[in-house]
Amino acid sequence: MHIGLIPAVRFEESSQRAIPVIGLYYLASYLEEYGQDIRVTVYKKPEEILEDKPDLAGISSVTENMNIAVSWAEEIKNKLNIPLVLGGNHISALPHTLPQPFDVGVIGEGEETFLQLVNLLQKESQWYRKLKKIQGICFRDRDTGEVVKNTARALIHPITKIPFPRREPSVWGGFHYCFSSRGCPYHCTFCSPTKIWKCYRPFPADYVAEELSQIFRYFNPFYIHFFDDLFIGDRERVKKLRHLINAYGLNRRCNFGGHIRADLMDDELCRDLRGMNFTSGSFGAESGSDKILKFLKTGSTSVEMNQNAIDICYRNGIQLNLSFIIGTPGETEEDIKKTMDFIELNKGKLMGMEVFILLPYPGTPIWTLAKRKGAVSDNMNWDLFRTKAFFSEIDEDMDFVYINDAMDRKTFGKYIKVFKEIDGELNRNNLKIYETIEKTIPPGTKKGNSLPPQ
Ligand code: B12
Ligand code: SF4
Repeated sequence: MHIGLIPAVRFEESSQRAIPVIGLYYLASYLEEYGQDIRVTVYKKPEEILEDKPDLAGISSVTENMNIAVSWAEEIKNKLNIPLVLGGNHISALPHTLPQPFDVGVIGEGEETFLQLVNLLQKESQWYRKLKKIQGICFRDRDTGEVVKNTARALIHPITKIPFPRREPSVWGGFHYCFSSRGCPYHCTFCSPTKIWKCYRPFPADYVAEELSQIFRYFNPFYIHFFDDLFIGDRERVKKLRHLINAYGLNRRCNFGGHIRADLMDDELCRDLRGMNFTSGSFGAESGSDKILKFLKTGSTSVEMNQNAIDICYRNGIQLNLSFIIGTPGETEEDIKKTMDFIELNKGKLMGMEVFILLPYPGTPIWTLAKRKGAVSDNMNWDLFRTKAFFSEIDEDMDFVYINDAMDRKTFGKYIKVFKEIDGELNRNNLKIYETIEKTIPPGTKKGNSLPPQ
C-alpha cells in the first residue's frame, strides 16, 4: 500500500516551509518497520499527491492551518477519492470536530494508531465499518454522518520501540534537529502539546546518542537542535548523554542547543550541558510580572527564578534565547511594562528573544476560558489563530483571537508596535534565518524517498 503524507503549511511563510515536519518522518519509519507491503512518501505540495495517486493520504495540521488542510483534503477527495486521515495538535485536541471530507482523525501519538489503521485498510475492503475497533481515532460514521470518538490508546511502551525518524537528504539538508524526549511534566495553562503527550517520556541516553551518531554519519552538521518540549527534564540522563557524546567524540564536532526551564537551572546542570557542548538554550520567561507568570505557569516559576536562570546561564557561557507572551487575560499596562523593563535589564545577556501573543489553543485551560467568554468555538474560523513566526512582521491591526479584558484592543495594538521594536533590536540577524536554512537544502529527488548512505 502506498501512503502519502503532507503537512498543511502556508507556503508564503518561510518559517513554515523551511523545516521538515518530523512527526511525518516518524510515521514513515514506524510504518515501514512494523507494517507489511507499505511504502510511505512525504510530500511538500498537494499537487504532488494528485499526480502520484497514493492509496491513502494523511495530512498533519496545526490550528491556524486547518482551513488549508480542509481545502487540500477536498481537492484530493474530489480528484482521487481515497481515504483521508488527519493528525496533529489540532484534531488531537478537538477530535469531535473532524471536518469533512476527512474519514479518520488520529488523536495524539500517531505511530501505533496509524499502523493499526493502515493494517485494517489493507485487510478489509469495508474498512469503514470496522473503525470502532481502532483505539485512538475519531471517525465519521458513514451511516449516520456523526463523528465517533473511540477510546484512547496507551502511549507506545517502551519508547525505544519507536525507530528514528526517516531522514532524507533532499529535505534534511539545512537544519538538523531531533527529539530526545516526548512531552513535559509541567502544566502551563497556555500549552497545547501536553494534550498529545500526556506525560514526560525521555528516550534513554544511549538511544539518543545513537540517533545523533546517525545524523552525523548522514550529514556531519555543525549544530543539532533538541526540539524537545523540555530537554533537561531528567538530570541523570543529561549526565549520561554528556558522557556518551564525549565518548563518541560528537562534542568536538558540533554544538547543541534546546529548550530548558528556569526553575531547573543550576551551575552543576550548566557544567553538564557545557560538557556536551550544549551552548544555546531557550526558555519561556513569558512575563516580567509575577501575577501574570503565576497564571500562565501555575506558580512553577517566578520573575526571580527567571532572573536567576539568566544569570546562571550567562556565567556558564550558555547563550540564551527567551520567549515572552503578551495579551494574557488580566494583563494591565503596568504588567506589560514590567515585561519591557525585564527585557531591557537583561538584553545584554541574551542572544535573542521571541514574543508571542497569547492564543487560546484548543485543549488548553486558556481555550476553556476563551470559550466561556465566547471568544472561540468549535466551528470558528481557524485563520483567527494566525499570527507570524517573527513578531517584527506582525501588523498591529491584524485580526486574531484577543482575550484580554484588562486592556482594550487598541491599546494592545500600541504595545504590539513597541514589542516589534524591541524584538527587531534584539533579533536583528535572525529575520532571514529560515530563508538561509531553505537555501542550504541540497536539490534532491522531488518525492524524496531515498535514504542517505549508511
Ligand atoms: C518543531 C516545531 C516547529 C518547527 C517545525 C515544524 C513542525 N511542525 O514540525 C517550526 C519552528 C518550523 C514550527 C513552526 C510552526 N509551529 Co510549531 N512546533 C514545533 C514543536 C516544538 C514540535 C513539533 C514536533 O515535531 N513534535 C514531535 C512529533 C513527533 O510530534 P507531532 O508533530 O505532534 O506528530 C505526532 C502526532 O501529532 C501525530 N501526527 C501528526 N501529524 C499527523 C498526521 C497523520 C496523518 C497522522 C496519522 C498522525 C499525525 O503523529 C506524530 C507521531 O506521533 C511543537 C510543540 C510540540 N511539542 O508539539 C510546536 C507546535 C506544533 N507549533 C505550533 C505552531 C503554532 C507553529 C506555527 C504555526 C508558528 C508560526 N506562527 O509560524 C508554525 C507552523 C508550521 C507547520 N509546519 O505547521 C503550535 C501548534 C499549536 C496548535 N494547536 O496549533 C505547537 C504545538 C507549539 C505551541 N505553540 O503550542 N514548529
Ligand atoms: S514548560 Fe513548556 S512544554 Fe512544559 S507545559 Fe510549560 S510551556 Fe508546555
